Amino acid sequence: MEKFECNRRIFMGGAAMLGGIAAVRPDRAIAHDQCGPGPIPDPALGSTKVRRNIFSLDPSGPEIQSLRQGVAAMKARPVDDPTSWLFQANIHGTVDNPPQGMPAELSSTWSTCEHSSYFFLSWHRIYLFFFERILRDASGDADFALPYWNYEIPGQRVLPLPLREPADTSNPLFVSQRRTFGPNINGGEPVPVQVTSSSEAMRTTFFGSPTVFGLTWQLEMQPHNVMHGVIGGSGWMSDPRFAARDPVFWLHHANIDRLWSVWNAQGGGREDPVNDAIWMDTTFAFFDETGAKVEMSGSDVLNTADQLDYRYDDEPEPEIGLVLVGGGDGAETSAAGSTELAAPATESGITLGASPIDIGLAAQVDGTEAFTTNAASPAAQPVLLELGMIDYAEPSGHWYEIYINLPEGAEPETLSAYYAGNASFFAQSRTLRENMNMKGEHQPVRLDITGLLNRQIQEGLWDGGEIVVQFRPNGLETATESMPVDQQISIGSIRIVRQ
Ligand SMILES: [Cu+2]
Repeated sequence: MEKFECNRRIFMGGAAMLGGIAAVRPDRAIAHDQCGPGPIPDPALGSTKVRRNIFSLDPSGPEIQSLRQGVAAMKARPVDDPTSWLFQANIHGTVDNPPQGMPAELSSTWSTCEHSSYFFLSWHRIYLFFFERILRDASGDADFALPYWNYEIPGQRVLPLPLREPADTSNPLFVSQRRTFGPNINGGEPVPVQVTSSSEAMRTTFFGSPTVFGLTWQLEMQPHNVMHGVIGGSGWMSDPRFAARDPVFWLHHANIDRLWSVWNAQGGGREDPVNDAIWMDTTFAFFDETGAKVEMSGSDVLNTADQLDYRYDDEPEPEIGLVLVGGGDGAETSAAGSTELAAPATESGITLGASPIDIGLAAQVDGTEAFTTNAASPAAQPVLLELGMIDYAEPSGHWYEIYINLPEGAEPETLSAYYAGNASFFAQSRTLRENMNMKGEHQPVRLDITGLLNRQIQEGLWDGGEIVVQFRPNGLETATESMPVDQQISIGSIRIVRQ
């Protein structure tokens, strides 16, 4: 264990020790000069790479050239090659059968993405890290780093130009399977500002746990899920079985990964779950640029510059996006288990389609007190809208604006005291998860509504009793009011809980 005497860890050391699973070439491992004797540093991997905002790169400059070249080279490889484009996408999700003769050691990594899961952030960070190494190798550019798309910056809400022009197969970054209406993504129409905001996630101070709401859950919902839907429409990005085939997937996830780092950098008690051995030590399997199987866990990816040799171009100065009114106050939570505050009078699910839907939840406690947060208490527990047992047959890219206690006849405004946020159900369908044999764990969807209820109570907009939750469809791909039955979303359980 002498490798760990230094305070920086050599991550490959951990992988290589896992009972013969990892066959990592020692000369490929990353070593840090502070560490004693260890693997020989690879000159191509020894220096910190910088992941840049793609809008800061010249569309015809060398970085985009490398990106195109790397993607094209990966696409030319056969699916049974773990460094191929399709194999890498299949790790996220697929319904394809592995080709005959493909070893189970390879196919067992397909459809292993973690969504609605405590491992959402760490799993995707590791996924991107090895994908980036493969892409760098394939690009032939030793300095290559994955760019990211920061759709939160005004003026950058359109799909980056290199991904949509030229709009044909000569461009390895172009795919036609993107939303064509509301907005037309390949046509360069901007995505709605409300679906890009990470401010709710940044405000949260608790990372989250399998049962307790926090950063990971909020970031997964928005911007992650809603951006998947708004880019994909009825194409690839809104479907976990195809999403990673679209090059924009990797730029979107680089941004989500960056937001995790931005959140950490804000301080104020924000901390990864370093005391949770399960989060820290649960390993996930991927492949490196040599095709060797490698494993990493949360403890290997806590600090990207130190452990993974990359950073974002805006670190250490994080930028925080547009602040929306409503939603949570980022109360820190420590206790597991939750108390039900409101539930439907009769236990029945709802189905969301192309028209707004109201559901009344009967308060299970008297008065408004139980719904407010005691700001003086450091363990103040958030009030959450919890949506469980979600199912749909076909993915589609629309999302729902959620309003609480919106008075009849009032205009649904996203800057009002009634707007709780957006919900989008990427990778939440039970049918789809079964269909692709998805291996990751799964939790209900949650939205922090503590701040919203506090404001309504203070402003006299709600005085206890029934709470009406309204779901308003947005981002539909047709102008009609109808939606195919297989795209409608059934929610088996809906309730309000205090964590
Ligand atoms: Cu994703």
